Amino acid sequence: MNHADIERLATSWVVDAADRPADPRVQQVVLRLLGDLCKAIEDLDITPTEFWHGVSYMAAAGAAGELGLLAAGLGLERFLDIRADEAEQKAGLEGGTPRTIEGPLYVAGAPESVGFARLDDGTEAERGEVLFMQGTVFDEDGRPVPGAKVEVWHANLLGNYSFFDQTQSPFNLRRTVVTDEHGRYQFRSIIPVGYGCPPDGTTQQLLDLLGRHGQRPAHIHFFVSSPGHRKLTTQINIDGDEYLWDDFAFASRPGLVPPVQRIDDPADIDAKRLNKPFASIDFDFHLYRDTDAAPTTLVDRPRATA
Ligand code: MBD
Ligand code: FE
Repeated sequence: MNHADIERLATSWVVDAADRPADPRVQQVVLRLLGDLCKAIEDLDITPTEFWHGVSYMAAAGAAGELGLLAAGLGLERFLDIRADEAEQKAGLEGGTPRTIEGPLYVAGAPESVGFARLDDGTEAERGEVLFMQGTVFDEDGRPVPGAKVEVWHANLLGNYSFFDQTQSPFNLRRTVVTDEHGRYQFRSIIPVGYGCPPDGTTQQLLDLLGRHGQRPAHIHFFVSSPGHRKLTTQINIDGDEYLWDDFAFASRPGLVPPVQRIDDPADIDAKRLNKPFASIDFDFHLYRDTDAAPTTLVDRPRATA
């Protein structure tokens, strides 16, 4: 079959088959995806067995709750970011903190505090490196934004996230810090370890067939939001990680790798009431003001709520 034949078939199945009002957007998208899939089956001579293996794979990935992970690993989530960047650039927005992917491991409902929060429950503070991270949320004009929400979440020393890892305490390494009257936030936590896809999971199964690892470099996630501003979804990476520029989710970006200062002055250690050197990261967030010139940055997607 040629592509025109296939398009006629897809049209007959999606458009002509409708005998009652249809959702035009769903019809449009299904027509396109169905036609493109059939073209791939034709062009690549995909066998029935290969086709049903694909169906089984998607069913297994869904049952395992790994479709979000798969979207990240295939680059699809990064692709949505590239498109959002392009739309903002076209709208003349520049100078904001770069976005990068949310990933599948956010959990809504984390405890909220003003100015400061400790993220870790203390169980790994001895074994890990204590981290203080702080900065200011700025608006497009360079003015501090008091009352901005800085939602932060990251992995533990095993690269695991609380909630998905039920051995961790509720909301471990997850908090919402509201910026103080100077637009500042600070948190204490531990330097996380990079995430790796479950080795026996469906995502890693496909990555193996593609000759790829499923590792992310150590990173910390953020949502930064404030009324009147575009919500920012981003991450920072911990400099020096072996996977820094080899992320299986393609989310590392210049501008999101702040220097990590190692603080070992006894006076500084004392002031934090610690008994060992610690790490410190300064990082400011720059938000764009709300605009209709670019698509919204509010994304409705499956998210856990604890
Ligand atoms: C993560 O921690 C993550 O950030 C992404 C994008 C995918 C899997 C695990
Ligand atoms: Fe992550």
